[in-house]
Parts: sequence; C-alpha cells; structure tokens
Amino acid sequence: MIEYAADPGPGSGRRRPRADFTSDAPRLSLNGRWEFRLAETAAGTGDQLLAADDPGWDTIRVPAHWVLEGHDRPLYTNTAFPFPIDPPRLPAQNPTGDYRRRFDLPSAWPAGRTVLRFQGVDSCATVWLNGRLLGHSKGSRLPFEFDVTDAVRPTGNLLAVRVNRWSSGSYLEDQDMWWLPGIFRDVELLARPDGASDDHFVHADYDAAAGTGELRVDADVPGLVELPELGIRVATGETVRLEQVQPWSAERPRLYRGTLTAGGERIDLAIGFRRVEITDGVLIINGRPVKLRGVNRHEHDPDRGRALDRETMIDDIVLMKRHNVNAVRTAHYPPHPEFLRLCDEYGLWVVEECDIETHGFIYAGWQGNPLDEPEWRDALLDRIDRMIERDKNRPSVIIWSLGNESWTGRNLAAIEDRIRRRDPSRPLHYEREPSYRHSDFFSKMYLDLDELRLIADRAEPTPDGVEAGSDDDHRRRGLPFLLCEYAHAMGNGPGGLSDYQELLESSDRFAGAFVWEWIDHGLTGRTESGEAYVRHGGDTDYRPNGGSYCLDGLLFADRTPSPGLDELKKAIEPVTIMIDPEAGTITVRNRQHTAGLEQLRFRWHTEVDGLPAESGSLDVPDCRPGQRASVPLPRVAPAETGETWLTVTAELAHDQLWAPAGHEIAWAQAQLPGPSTGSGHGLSTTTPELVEGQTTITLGPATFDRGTGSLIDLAGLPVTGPTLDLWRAPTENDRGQGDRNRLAATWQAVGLDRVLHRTDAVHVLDGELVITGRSAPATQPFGVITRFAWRWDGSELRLTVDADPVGPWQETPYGKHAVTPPRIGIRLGLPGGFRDATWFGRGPDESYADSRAAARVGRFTRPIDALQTPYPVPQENGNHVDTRWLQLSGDGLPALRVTGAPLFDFTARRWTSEALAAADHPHQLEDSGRVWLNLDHGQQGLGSASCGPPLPDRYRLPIRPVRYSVMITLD
Ligand code: IPT
Repeated sequence: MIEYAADPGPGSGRRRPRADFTSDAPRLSLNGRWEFRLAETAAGTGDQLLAADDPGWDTIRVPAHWVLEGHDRPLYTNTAFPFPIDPPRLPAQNPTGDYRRRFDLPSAWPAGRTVLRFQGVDSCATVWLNGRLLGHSKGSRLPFEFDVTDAVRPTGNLLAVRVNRWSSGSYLEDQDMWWLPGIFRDVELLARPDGASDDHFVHADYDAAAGTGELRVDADVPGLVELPELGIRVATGETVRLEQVQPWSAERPRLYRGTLTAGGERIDLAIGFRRVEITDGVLIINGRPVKLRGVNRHEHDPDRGRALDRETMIDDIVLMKRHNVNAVRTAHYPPHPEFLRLCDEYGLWVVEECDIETHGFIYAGWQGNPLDEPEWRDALLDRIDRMIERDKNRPSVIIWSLGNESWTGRNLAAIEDRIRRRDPSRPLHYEREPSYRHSDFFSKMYLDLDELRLIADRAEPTPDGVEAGSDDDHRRRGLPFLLCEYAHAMGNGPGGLSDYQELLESSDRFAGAFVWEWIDHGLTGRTESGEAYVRHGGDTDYRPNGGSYCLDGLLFADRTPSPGLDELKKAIEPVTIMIDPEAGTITVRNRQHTAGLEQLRFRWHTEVDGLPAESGSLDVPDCRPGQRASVPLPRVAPAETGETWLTVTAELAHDQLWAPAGHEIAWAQAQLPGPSTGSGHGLSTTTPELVEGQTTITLGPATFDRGTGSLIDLAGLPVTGPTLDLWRAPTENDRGQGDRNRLAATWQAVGLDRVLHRTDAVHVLDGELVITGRSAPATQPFGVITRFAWRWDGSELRLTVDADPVGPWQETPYGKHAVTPPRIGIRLGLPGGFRDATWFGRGPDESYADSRAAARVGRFTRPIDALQTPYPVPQENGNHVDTRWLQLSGDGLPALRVTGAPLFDFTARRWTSEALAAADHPHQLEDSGRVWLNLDHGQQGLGSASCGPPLPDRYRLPIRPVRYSVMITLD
C-alpha cells in the first residue's frame, strides 16, 4: 500500500495556496501530449516512471481524463462509494496513471523562482522533476504548486506524475457525478521574478447609500497598484477612498482593470466594487435585496468530462445569461479558475462551493464521517484554504459554500472559523447541518411549495435535532433562505417552475434558488454499428451504479437547451410584462437588482388566428428595480373573425457581451376582445350521408367497421382507431424516487399501460354514428365507459368523446392516492406519409399542464419528426396544450385538419407510446411506418419528482367524466 494515498493528510511539499491571477511574467504551458501508462495498483509502474530513457510508452493528452482517452472506463455512482468504507484505506485495485512530460525552458526564462502548477488532478498526484520527489497532493478540483527552482534545468527536464484513481481524498469527493481520474486541468510552469508578488487580496467595498467606494490591495510584498480609469496610483496596503464609483453587479459587471506591479512583474487586476451583507435576515448586495435566479453547474462535456476549454466555459455563461439565469452554484467543487474570471466579466453571482462531499457515509450511518473526525481536519481545511485563497479576488463570488451533503461534525467549526478570519466579506453557506450554526443561510433542497410558504413567513418547522425555541432555532429563523437545489431537471421536466418563482419572488427572505442542474452528464457513446448515443451510468456494466441519474440537466449533454431551460427563462424573467386588455394597459415590472430599463426596448405585435397583423414599438418609461411602469395598450383595429393575440416583448436595445441587440428577455401575451373564438363549427343539421353496408358504415368521407365501430378509412387514407388512451410512456419524473410519487409504478401495477378495449354497440342515432364500449386493464374492477359519437355535416366530421370512469378507481390498494391516469384522450394510427404538422395553439416546443409558460399562442409548422424532443432516456414528450387546430400534410396526401371545440392536446410521432417506453436509447426507436396521433382531452403535468416533491394534485387528472369534441376535415 502506498501510504500517501491512504493517509488522510492533504499533501506534502506544496507551496502555500495563493490568489489566482494572470500577469506578464513568463509562463510555460505543459499541456499537450504526455507519455502515459496505466497500472492496476497504486504503485503504478514503480521505478519505470522515473527511468529517463524508457521507450514504449503510450501517449495521452493533458489535460484530460484517462478514462475518456481510451484507458479503463468512467464509472458513475450517485451517493455510493465505489470502494469499501474503511477510511482512509483503499482497496489494492487502484488504477494508477503514470504520466511523463519532457520539456525545455524557453531561452528567455528569467532569474528568480520557478513554480510548477497543477490546476486540477483527480484524485492524488505524486510529482517528480528530474528524478527529485517534489511532493504529492489530493483535492481534485483545486490547484497545487511546487517550487521547482532548484530542480528545473534549462533543457532536458523530465516531469513525472503518478496519479492514483482512488486516494484518501476520494472519501471527501463523493459528489453525484462520474469518477473521472487524471490530470484534467492545466499544468504550467510559472516564472516568479525576484521581488514579484505571489499573493494579493483586493478589498473593494462599495457604499450604496453614498455611492462611494474604498479600495485596498494587500500583497505579500510591497507593490504599486494602478487603476488609470480611477486615477489611482497607490502602494499596496494603502486605502483609497473614491467619491464616486460604479458598483459591480451581475447585471452591470463593471470591472476596473489595472495592475499590481512588484519586482518587475505586472499582475492584472479586474476590480469590482461591491458589498455583500445580511441585514434583518435578507441578503443585501450594494444596498438592495438580491434574488439569485440560479442553476447548479457541474463542469461537463460529453467527450472531455471535466476538462473544459475556455470556449465551453463561455458557452455555459452565454447560455445562462441568454436564459435569464443570474447566479451559479459551482456544484459541488470550485470550477476552473477561468470560469470565475469569466463570471466577473460577463456578470453572474456565484456561490462557490468547496470540493467536499462525504455523502457515501450515509451507508455507514454517518459513522466515521470525515466532517466529524479530527484526523481529517487538515485535509478539510486544506481544501477550504485552496478555494478561498485562489478565488478571494473575484467580485462574482459572493458566497462561500463549505461543501455538499456531508452531514455534520466537529470539523465544521474549524472550517467556519478559518473562512471568517480570512475573509469576513462574504457570507457562508452550508445546507446539511440542522442547527445552521455554521451557515449564514437557512438552506434546503427540493422543498415543496407548502414548505416554502412557511419559510417565507419564517414559520418553518424546527429541524430534527434542534430544540424548538433554542438559540439555534431562533437564529435560523432570522436567516435568509437559499433553496440550493430544486426543480430536478431530469428527463422531461421540470414542471412547476412558474409556481416556484412566484413564491420565491414573494418574500425577501428568499435570497434565491438554484435549479438542479445545468447540464446532463451524458458521455458520447457509440453502438457497435457506429451510431452515436448518450451514455449514462447504466451503460457501464458496473455496480454500484447510479444509472441515468446523471442526466438531470437543463441542457442536454451536447449543450442543446432542453424545453425545460426555455421554461426556466420564462419563469425567471427579470422584467415581467402584464397586459390588461380590459383596463387597456401594459404594465412592466422591473425585477432586476441594479439596472433600470434603459438597456431594453419594448415592441408589440398582433396576430389574428396566428397570422401576423400589426406591430409597433412601445415607449415604456424607465423605472428603477422593484418599480413598475404602465403604458396604454396600443390601438389595434379589431379583427372581424378569429382570435386576436397581442404579444409584447422586451429585448436588448444594444449588443451585450453575451447577446446581440434584439435578443429577447421577456414577453407576454393576451387575447384581445373581439368576436368569439369563431371556429364557426356549430352543430349543423345537414342531412347526414350515412350509408350502412354489410361490414362497414360510411359517414361522409369516413368508413367504419360495422362490428367494432373503428374508423378504417378517411377519404382513402387507411386509419386505425380511435382508441381510448389513458397512459403515456413514463417520464423519469413519473417514476419518482423512493416512496414519493410512484405514479408510473402504480400505472404499471394496475395495468394502465395495457388497457383492453371492448365495443358494446355500434348504432345510428339521430344521424350520428355512436359507438359505445368499455376500456379497462386486466385484473381490475374499474375502467372507463366510452362513447364515440360521429356526425358528418357535409363538410366536417365531428367526433364527440365521452369517457366516464366507472368502478373503484379511488379505492385501489396502490399508494395512498387514487390511481389517476396520466392522459385522457384518443389515439389514431395514420399513414406514415404525413410529414408536416401545422397548428394554431401553444408552441413551438412541447408544453404540459405545469410547464407551458414558455409556449406562446401562435401558428407553427414543424416536420413531424421534429416534434419529438430527443430525451436521452426515451419517455413521453412532444405534447402541445391548448391546440385550436392541427393540420397534417404530406406529399400526395389530402391535408388532415383537426379542430378542437375549443381546445385539445396533441402529440404526433412515428412510434407508439409503448415503443417509446420500451426503448433504452433514442437510436432504438424505429419508424413504425405509421404516424400515431393523440388528440387528447389532457395530460397530467410533469413535476420534478425524480428528486423532489410529488406532483401537486392540481396537475393530476381527476377521476371524473370527460367530454370533448374534435372536428376533422380533409382538403
Ligand atoms: C442532491 C445532491 O446534492 C446533488 O448532487 C444531486 O445528487 C441531486 O441530489 C440529485 O440529482 S442530494 C439528494 C439526496 C437530495
């Protein structure tokens, strides 16, 4: 056993942690191709690693994870440790990568000290330069440095690094993510000229009441601070008072750039003046309460894992800004330092979390949890020091988070003390300790709306383990609240975002909330035949295994936004627009923290039945954050028929770093008064063309089977159905987690996925063809009595569906709720030649009862193939609520138009719900040769129960009789 890998200590031989900065001192990147060998135990290749002229090594790119470069394989567990819990020891099977890199110093390398820096190695690195042992380090997502002045040579250097996949550090790194070993962040050699400053601490305060600033830059050696824009030229350690300065905020990331010069080195300064305070239980920045509308971000790329390049970091930030996200929790470790520099520049509030998570100790009843064991204290403090020293100068970092899901223990006090002494300017966050004694926030995950309401009123139940009325209880009630994770974005979902936001905006106690999570941790996979697919934990034959739980982001793994991200963008709009047609006003409410409306322009347009009519711009007077302004509704000539919808948008007036002028920030819609919805589809009394044959009945263009009542032909198109549909391919949120919300399991247990149908009678009544029957699952005494009534009025075919639940739906032994079906509707099988769908209703993307804010009312055309959202785990998707009419077309086929009376939900896809549910990956879904069209009365909402509260009752379909109609016409 290699001792350093099992010793809880954080490392040896390293330099003191210090600030991250860029400067004009020479720097040599050691990224690139390195020699590489993988061994099975912590001993690696033994002495071979240091043998100078040992040929035959593989090569590997650095930075990268070896498991994504063709060596061994990535493993995914959620909470489980992939090794026995026996801290700090590890099994003998410990894949170990030996790395070697040869380099020469550039000829102009200056005199002075030379430092070797690793920005991140997972999980334990032992480093030699030219055969000399420099030391070792753990703490995967944090930098470490060695002073190599005495070991480095002008030419012919051999840098050797032994990286153990598992180390004692792994016990502190049990985040819910792939285990990805390797040198995955930059390696560089830094010249530290004589007299240069190694570490500095910028203190840049802003007094909002006075509009003044105060600046002091402390440094380890005397130096000169220059900020030309502010006319500042002072010595380090000197305080400058500024009569007027613009503050830094996520909305207006005002950075003052300058330099710190010492020993001939110029260090770049990017200074943001701001003040973070907690006053009366409210998080205040620059004198105003702040609302963090955030996401939890892991570093992830489907091919590179956590080895992200700068462009990818910018992609993340740009996508966040474009979707109205103003805050990031760096779940659950410090990101690459460049990401934070970019947050300073682009403007995001950051909760920076330390690389500490001991979640797997839950399987030991938290016995031996490092947070509670004195022998782990140094390792924990080492991680804290390396985070706060590295990032203390970043204005974007407003809160330090001690770690995630590590329960509690004696070491917390030492951690808190360490941060408070070093950096009293930022509040601390830690979620998992019930007393919240070491946190400046009360914080929870995945609460339901009722729990949040109590928190808004500071009336939450006292946490378990805390005495009601105790000092802790009292103090916690006085704290601001952070919902550090919510809206689990797994698969199709999350639902309910607008409900959450409404509540979060309602109380200043809520400092903000962070959606779990930003991006799916899916890896690029290839089938044997070379087809690409998104690989998750379950695609690796390994146990323990977290399966697809790593796919719970707002972005798909390739960074394509999911519909959930658009829904979030709508829910967290920084300005809200309210249209009141009756009062004749449009009211804009500024929900921003700092900015007025000066960077926005407002436009309006109308559409009649989804076709463009009028448009113009709106002159909205500027208003401060928290204020509202109203303008009269534009004068619009009323349309003679059809629905007139007014849409008002707020867009960027000028180019921003993260989006061009014209980028839409917020919008609202309202239907203007006018004639009734005007479908013109009243019941007609025209004599029906109903012909009863021997085996068929014909009604206008429709032919039915006389025995079953099924529609078999529509104007020459072969058709099947309609059948009552009570089921959908379960979403991962339908499946739920643990005992909460086991909807999908209940549907399966009672058989909603395999309902059997019966026709009782096919008869003609008052010119209508009426088919009655019963649909029910095997085994069950309950079911649905159906009545399909068809009428032809000479131009359109009207189908009225009655679905009456019968039997003991409410008394099933499955779960505490009655069985509620996910869908009530009908399904038709149509010819596969249909290619495009055009509809008037909500779109263009999918919408559900609790996720429809981002879908606007309009007229949309999409290929049928584009109506499916390619969730990496196939599941229900592609529904459209509030459809007025839908038209399907295809080459050589009559156009099939369905009109609601007044509204319906539709889904159209080339495979059935059953095939969708049976597939493990999208590439397994095959065109069935038909288009399966659902014309539904409704579907239940999405929720986020894959890790969160059950779907609220109001988004479920109640068991009660349903009647709805659709009109079918053919062109
Ligand atoms: C929570 C974790 O903090 C996060 O990392 C992730 O695992 C998430 O759950 C689920 O995807 S912890 C959970 C016990 C609430």
